Amino acid sequence: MRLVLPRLYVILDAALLTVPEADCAQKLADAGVRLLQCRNKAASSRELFESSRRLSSLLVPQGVSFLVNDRADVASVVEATGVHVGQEDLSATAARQVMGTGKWVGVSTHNLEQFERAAATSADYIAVGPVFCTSTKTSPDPVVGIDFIRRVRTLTNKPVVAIGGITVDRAAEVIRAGADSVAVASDILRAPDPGRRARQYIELLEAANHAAAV
Ligand code: TZP
Ligand code: MG
Repeated sequence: MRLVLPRLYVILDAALLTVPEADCAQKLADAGVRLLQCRNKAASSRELFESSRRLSSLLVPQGVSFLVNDRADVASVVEATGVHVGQEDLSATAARQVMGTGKWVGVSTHNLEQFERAAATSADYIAVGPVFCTSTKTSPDPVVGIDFIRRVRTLTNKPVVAIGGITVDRAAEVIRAGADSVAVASDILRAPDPGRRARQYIELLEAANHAAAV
């Protein structure tokens, strides 16, 4: 069955955090965020396992979907909602084998060929980016731009997640271009009050929804 993703997808990137991750995750959950991914490129396997386990047991019972970046093994063992894999991680098919059918598998894509390949798998959603310039990812792929969202929207019924450089000023435009959801890291985590910024997104994306549905 097709997933319905929340409009806002927050990436809890350990490199951007200034407070303990569980505190930040709880503030975001209190603000109404219903989809969080933990991303930690510097962690050892054990550290990633420990932090993912903590976040999973904090978030999932509150009804917040929790995804682990890169590692299907960790996502599976901590009983996360799912895993998010990139082009250098396990393939969507292999990640599905690890996760089983009841869990979510999301895939990052950066060009048309990757997108079409992901669309033909059992992935539950496809992320596309970077839509704008970002400094969160080291060596990001070339910017795809908003027109790319319009283009890929016509190619699949799977949910499309836009990622990379999204700010509160640009989020509604990205949804109107056809994305189901915006994935945001720095604009929320580096805001003076991340919970407040997350609420801004949630409110404005509800309005963007309505505008698109009219
Ligand atoms: N892939 C492309 S951009 C990005 C990832 C994981 C991070 C998005 O972070 P930001 O800070 O919202 O640009
Ligand atoms: Mg990855």
